[in-house]
Amino acid sequence: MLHSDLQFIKIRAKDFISYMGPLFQNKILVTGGCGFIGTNFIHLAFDRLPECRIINLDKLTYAGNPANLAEYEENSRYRLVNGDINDRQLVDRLFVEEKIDTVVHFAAESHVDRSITGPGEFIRTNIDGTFSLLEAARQAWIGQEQNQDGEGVTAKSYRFLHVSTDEVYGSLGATGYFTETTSYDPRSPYSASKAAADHLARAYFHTYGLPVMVTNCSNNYGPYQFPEKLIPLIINNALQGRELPVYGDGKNVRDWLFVTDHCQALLAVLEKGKAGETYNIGGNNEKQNITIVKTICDLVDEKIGQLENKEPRRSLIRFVKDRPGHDRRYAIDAGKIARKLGWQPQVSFDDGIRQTIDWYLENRPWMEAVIDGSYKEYYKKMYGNRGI
Ligand code: NAD
Ligand code: TDX
Repeated sequence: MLHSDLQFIKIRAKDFISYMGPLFQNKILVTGGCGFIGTNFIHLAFDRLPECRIINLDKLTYAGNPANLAEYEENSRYRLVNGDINDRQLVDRLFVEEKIDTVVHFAAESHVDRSITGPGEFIRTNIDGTFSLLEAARQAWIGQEQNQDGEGVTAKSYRFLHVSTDEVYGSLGATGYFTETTSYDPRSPYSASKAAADHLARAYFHTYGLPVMVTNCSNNYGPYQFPEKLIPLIINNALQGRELPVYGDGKNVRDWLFVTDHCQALLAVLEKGKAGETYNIGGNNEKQNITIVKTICDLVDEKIGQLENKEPRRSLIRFVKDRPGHDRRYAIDAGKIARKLGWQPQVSFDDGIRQTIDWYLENRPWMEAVIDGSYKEYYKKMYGNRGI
C-alpha cells in the first residue's frame, strides 16, 4: 500500500460518523438511573427498546431511589450497580464485562440551592465524574485503535450522550432564547460544573473522535422528582397544608417540560442524532414561578378540597428571601431538534401538571419514604430561618 493511501485512511473518526441509527440489542450504560430523569428514561427505554440491556450505575445519593425501578430487579436485561462514576476501576470493568456500546450520562448533583451551600460535591461528580466516564469510554472504544496522531478510527457503532441543562447559558432578560450557539455564561456552582462537563464532552469529540452528543434541556417536571425542586416541593407542602416558599418576587421564569417528553427527545438524539452535535430541548412553555405555585394550589384544592380551616391553598404562599445569584429567565429555542430529528413536546402543561399531581396523590408512600430524616434536616437548613 502506498504511503499516500495510508494517509488517506487516517481519517478522523468524526468524518465517518453520521447519524447514529436505531438502538438494537445495545448495551446501554445509564448513569444516575435511580434519579428523577434517569428513572423515567429507563421506564421508557424498557418499553421502547425491547432488546437492549441496561446497566444502571448509580451512587444512590439522597436523590437516587432504587425502589423506582424495583420491577426490573429480576429482569435479565437490567443490572443495577451501586457505585460512583468516579470509580475508574469499576467503570472500566463495566465497559469490558458488559461490552457497553452506549452511554446515557445523567449522574449529577442537580440542585442549584445545594450547590450554593456545598459546591464541592458538584465539582467531584459533575466535572471529575464526567471526565472519568469520558476516559473510560475512550479507552474502551478507541483506545486500542488510535493512530499516532491521536485520531480514533472506528467509533461508528458507539454513542455517548451527555445530558445537560439550559442553565449553562446563564440568565435571559425579558426577551430572547437560548440556541445551541449561545455563549456559555453559567452563574451558579451547579451550572458552572455542568458547563465544564459539557466542554470536556465536546473536547473528547474534537480531540479523540469519541462519538459524543450533548443535550441542553430546560426545567423538567413529572413523577419521581425529589421534593427539593420547585414543583414537587410545592405539591408536597400543599398536600400537607404547609407554607409554600416562593423566592424573591416570584417572577423568575422557567421553561417547563414534562419529563417523558425530555426522555423521548433523548431517545431521538440517541437514534437519529449526529456525533459532535448539541441539541437544545425545551417545552416552549414559559411560566413565572408564582403562576406555577398558584396553579398547583388551585388543582390540589380541586382534587382534595380546601384546607381544614376552609381557606384556599393560595393562603399558604410565602415570599421568602431570594436565592443568591438567582437566574431571572430561561427560555429554549428547540428549533434545531424539531427540524433535524423531528422531535416536539407532546404533553401540554395543563395535562402534565395534572398528571404530576395525580401521581404524587397516588404515590404518597413514595413521598413519605423520601422525606426521611435527612430531608427534614435539609428543609430546616434551607427554609427554617430564611426570612423575607
Ligand atoms: P437527580 O438529582 O434526580 O438524580 C441524580 C442521580 O445521580 C441520582 O440517582 C444520584 O444517586 C446519582 N448520582 C449522583 N452522584 C453520583 C455519582 N458520583 N456516581 C453515580 N451516580 C451518582 O437529577 P435529575 O433531575 O434526574 O437530573 C439528571 C440529569 O439531567 C443531570 O445531569 C441534570 O444536570 C440534568 N438535567 C436536569 C434537569 C431537571 O430539570 N431536573 C433539566 C435539564 C438537565
Ligand atoms: O422552594 C423553592 N421556591 C422557589 O421559588 C424552590 C425549590 C425553587 N424556587 C424557584 C427557583 C427557580 O426560579 O423556582 C424555580 C425553579 O427552581 P428549581 O426547581 O430549584 O429549579 P432550577 O433552579 O430552575 O433548576 C432546575 O432546572 C434545570 C433543575 O434543578 C436543574 O437540575 C436543571 O438543570
